[in-house]
Amino acid sequence: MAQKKIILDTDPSADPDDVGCMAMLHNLATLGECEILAIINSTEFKQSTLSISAINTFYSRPAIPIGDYHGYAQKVEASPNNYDHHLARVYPRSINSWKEAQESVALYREILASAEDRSITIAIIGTMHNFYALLRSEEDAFSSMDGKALVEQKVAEVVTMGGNFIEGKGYDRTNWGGSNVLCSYTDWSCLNEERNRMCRYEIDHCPSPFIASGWEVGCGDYYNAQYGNVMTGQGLKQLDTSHILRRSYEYHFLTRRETADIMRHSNDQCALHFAVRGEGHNYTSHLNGVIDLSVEGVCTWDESILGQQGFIQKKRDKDSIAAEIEMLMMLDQDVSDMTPPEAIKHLLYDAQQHKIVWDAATDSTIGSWVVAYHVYSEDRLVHVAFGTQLVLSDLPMANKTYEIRAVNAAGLESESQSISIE
Ligand SMILES: [Ca+2]
Ligand SMILES: [Ca+2]
Repeated sequence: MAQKKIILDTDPSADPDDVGCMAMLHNLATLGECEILAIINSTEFKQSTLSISAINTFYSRPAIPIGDYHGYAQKVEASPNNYDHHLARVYPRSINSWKEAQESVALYREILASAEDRSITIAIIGTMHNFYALLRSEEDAFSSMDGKALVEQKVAEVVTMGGNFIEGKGYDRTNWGGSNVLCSYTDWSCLNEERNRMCRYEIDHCPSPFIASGWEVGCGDYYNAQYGNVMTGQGLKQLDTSHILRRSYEYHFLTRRETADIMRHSNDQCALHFAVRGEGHNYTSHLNGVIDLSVEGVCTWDESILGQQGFIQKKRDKDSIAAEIEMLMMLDQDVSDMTPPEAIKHLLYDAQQHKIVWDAATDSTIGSWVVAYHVYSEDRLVHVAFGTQLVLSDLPMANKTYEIRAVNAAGLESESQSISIE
């Protein structure tokens, strides 16, 4: 199975399927099926990024870069009824405040700028804020390309949880800006004009393949039972009561009803499952057509027009997919990497661009990889780079000698390589 390089764009707060998805992502990484380049939050809640940090720390990968959408008018406190609030309060983590997370567009751009062409899979299981801002971003110190050009060159595929492709046409809900037609059975605010506008822009402008795992894949029962709810969570009762995944699910239900039944739909997990493993024996994909999302939230699929968009459907029965997903959520093999990565090579000063550049370092441990580079000057950590370049104009002091160490997901540093600039 080819190893995917994944950036997960998530909205952990009101629904624990995001935690189920992050647990599954960590376990797939442990199996060597993917590397997690970053996890990026799209919510306005201060605790969401902290909960991501708690999850990464729980899975012994505290150094994975965390991004955060900073475009909201203000960041607000999460509801104490939501698990992100709880995880931030109870579990150890590597960042102390949402302010320590990287601004999402800058993080996306820094990672993409140093990536090999068409090497990255972006899995969006939250709202579309970050990817919208990325597509609209301008040239910066990391890359002379604008957001669309950078995505076109570096991103192999965007897989998103959203839309509704029942019989090729349906009303969307939640992530893509939904429709109030589907809100009659719930008090959720499905129709959201801002999300709808952003998602329509992304569908129309994404220059890389854009594949949707529609609402009916992971969660078909609410509106039309014949499409099958992929329900997971009850198996988590076998985990220790303090396990972060079990705690997230139980906390979610404790604040809403009771905790005997902690089954939840698997919308986010189905999208990631496909993003990492592809069709496999679980999904069928319809590719090379065009999706249209209307202002009213009607989602239409047209395969008579050649395009780069597509959607997936379940190929197996819902319970078989649910069993596989729940197994991946709970795999929990030991992931702690005790050996540092290799040192970087070919460190060079690019005088024209006023940058230091190097070749990507690797870690030979299965389930581990290099996530960042620590830059030291006079024995002090002065910068963390998320790609293979150091933009010197970003640094506060004009020091002359820099030492650079690769950092793996476990947070272990390689030996230093140093460079002096005259
Ligand atoms: Ca989600
Ligand atoms: Ca290692």
